Amino acid sequence: MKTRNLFLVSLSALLLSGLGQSVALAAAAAPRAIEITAGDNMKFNLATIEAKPGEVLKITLKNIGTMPKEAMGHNLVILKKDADVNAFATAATTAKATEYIPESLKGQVLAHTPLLGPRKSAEITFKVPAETGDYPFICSFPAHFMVGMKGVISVK
Ligand SMILES: [Cu+2]
Repeated sequence: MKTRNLFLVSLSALLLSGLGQSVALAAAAAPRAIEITAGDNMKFNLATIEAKPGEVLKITLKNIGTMPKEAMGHNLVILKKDADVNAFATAATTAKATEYIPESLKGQVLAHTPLLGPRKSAEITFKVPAETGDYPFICSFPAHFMVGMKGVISVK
């Protein structure tokens, strides 16, 4: 009888700790939602996103413009901290076939949305790198970066 009680106690302790663990996992995995808009004015509404190392972000890019995708498409490309942003943006201008993500510099991209036409939106889930610092993001549609369609994810 005594042994059976002990068994029940340890069984419920096991169940409780298991439950606690799954709750903690769910909390850690819930991404923080961030909405970024891009318009015909060739601007993102945000220039800085502050984030914690390793945090998971659910970034939604909304093209709130009305001009056609061929003339005024937008994307959001998050680059590595040490990426050469100017070189990437320059190479992107001739990468129309791959929606302005230059194949040769793909290794510098941490995450990107598809190229969006007017009134379209896309969502990406992005795990912020563990290393602190400023991670640049740009719109790689030709000339948009040059006129200021850029920002940083500031990880600290
Ligand atoms: Cu753009």
